[in-house]
Amino acid sequence: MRTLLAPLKGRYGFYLTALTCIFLLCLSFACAGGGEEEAEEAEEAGHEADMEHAVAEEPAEMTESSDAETAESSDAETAESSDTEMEESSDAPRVWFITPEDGATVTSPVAFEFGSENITIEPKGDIHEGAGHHHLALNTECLPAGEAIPEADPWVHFGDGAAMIEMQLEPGEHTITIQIGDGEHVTLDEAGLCTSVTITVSE
Ligand SMILES: [Cu+2]
Repeated sequence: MRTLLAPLKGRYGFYLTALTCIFLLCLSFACAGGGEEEAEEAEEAGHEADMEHAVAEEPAEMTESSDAETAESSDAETAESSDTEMEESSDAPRVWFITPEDGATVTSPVAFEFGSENITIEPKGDIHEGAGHHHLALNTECLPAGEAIPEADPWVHFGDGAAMIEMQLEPGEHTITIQIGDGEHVTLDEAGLCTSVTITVSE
């Protein structure tokens, strides 16, 4: 070392000391600066982490909102499906008693009136799809689909396309059935095209 440092002694030694001091100062500044930079970097990293945190939070919110949307859409779907069911049921041909109501107590003569929807009520004759005429029977159940309705007691045919009748009935409980048959009196393959009510005829 001595040999190496020997030429630097004297005037050079001063410069060397001064340079060393400057170098050390610069180094300390650099360290301090680096420290600042590091602090800045750390701060930035922290900020980025916050940003990431914020970004991470957003999908959570989105998930919540999408859950809400899913719930809403599932509600909507439920409502839609129930609407569809209602539409389906409302599209189905149906026949019913406007009067008397099921379970009613009435006096003779009894007025019967039939309601119908999604089926064309027309006089007997030609067979048209989605069309037919009423048949009423006393104390008789619905006939299976595709069966010819007897043109005899207990069945009454409304071959003129009528939808009401007044009948003299014995006192007591009666089950009255109405069923749609096509132009040739054959029952149709629709559950809604036959219905019954039970009524009590008072003395
Ligand atoms: Cu008939």
